[in-house]
Amino acid sequence: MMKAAKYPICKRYEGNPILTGKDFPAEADIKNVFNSGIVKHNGKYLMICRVENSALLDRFWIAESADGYHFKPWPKPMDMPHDDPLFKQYSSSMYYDPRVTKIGDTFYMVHAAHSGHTCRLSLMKTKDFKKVQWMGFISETDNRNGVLFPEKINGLYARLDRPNTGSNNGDIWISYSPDLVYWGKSECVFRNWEGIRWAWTKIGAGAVPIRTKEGWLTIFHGVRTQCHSHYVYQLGVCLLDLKDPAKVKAMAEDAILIPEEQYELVGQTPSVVFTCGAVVEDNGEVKIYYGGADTVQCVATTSVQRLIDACHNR
Ligand code: M1P
Repeated sequence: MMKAAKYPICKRYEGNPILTGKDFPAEADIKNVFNSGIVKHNGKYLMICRVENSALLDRFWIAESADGYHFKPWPKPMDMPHDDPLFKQYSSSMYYDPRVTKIGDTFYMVHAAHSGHTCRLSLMKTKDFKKVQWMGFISETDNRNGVLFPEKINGLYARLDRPNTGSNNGDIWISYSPDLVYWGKSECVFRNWEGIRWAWTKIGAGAVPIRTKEGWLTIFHGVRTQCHSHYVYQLGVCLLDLKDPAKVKAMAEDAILIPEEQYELVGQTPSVVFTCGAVVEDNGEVKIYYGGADTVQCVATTSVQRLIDACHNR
C-alpha cells in the first residue's frame, strides 16, 4: 500500500502572482521577476527580487511589503559591485537566485554568478540592503543553489549547495567554514533519486533551513526530465539532523508543490516552481515564496507542523 501525505500541504495565495514585470518602473523594462529571496525584518517583508529585462539582463531589486502579499518595489535596483574586475569576470553572463540568511544583525546573500566559466557561488553582506559589501566567490565553477544556515553548527558556518555532476545533474551537498569565505569538510547530503521518486534528474537547496525541535526543516527543488528533455521543477521537504545536517532524518516522499497553475505551467520556462526563500511567522505559518515558470513571483502558505508531518509522510 502506498503511504501518501494528506493533501494539500501548501496552499497557493489566491492573488498569485504577487509580482510581475509590470509592477516595476516602466523605464526599467522588466519582463520577468521570479526566484526571489526574502527576509522579514522589523515587521517588514523585504523581497530580493530576481528581475530580468527584455535584453535578459538580470538584476536584484528590493520590493517591500507590510503583509507578505502586496509588494512595492524600491525606486531602483540594488547596488552590486559591477566595477569590481573579479566580480565582473565571473558574473559576465548573469547573476541570479539570491538566498538571504540573517546571522546576528547582518544579512548574508548567496547567489549564483554565471560566465563562460559556468556558474559559481558569490556572497554579499548588508545590514540594510542599501549598502552591500561583496565578500567574494565562495565556490569554484559549476555550483549553485547555495544557502547558508542561520547559525553556526559545531562552531562553523554551514551551507547547502548543489555542485553539478556531469550532464547538468546534481545532488545537495553541505560544507562548513570558519569565516564564510573559505569552505571545506564537504559531504553529500542526499542524491537526486534517493527517497524522492519524482526528482530523478537533479535537486537543489531552496529556502534557508528552518530550525525545529525535530531537525532542520529544508525545502528544496527537485527536477525530473520528461520526454524531449523537458524539465519539471517541483518542491520537496526533508528534515536534516540538528547537530549533523549531513544526515537526513526524514524525507517527504511526495512533492509539496507541483506546477499546476497557468502561471507555473506557462512562461519562459514551462512547468517550474522554484524557491529561494520562506518566512516563518510567530504562529508557525510558513510563507513559501517561489518563482512560477521563470516568469512571475508567487507565494504559498503552509505551517512548520504541516511540513514536519509531510516529512514523516503523514
Ligand atoms: O529554469 C529552471 C531553473 O533552472 C535552474 O535550476 P537548477 O539550479 O536546478 O539547475 C536555475 O537557473 C533556476 O534559476 C531556474 O529557475
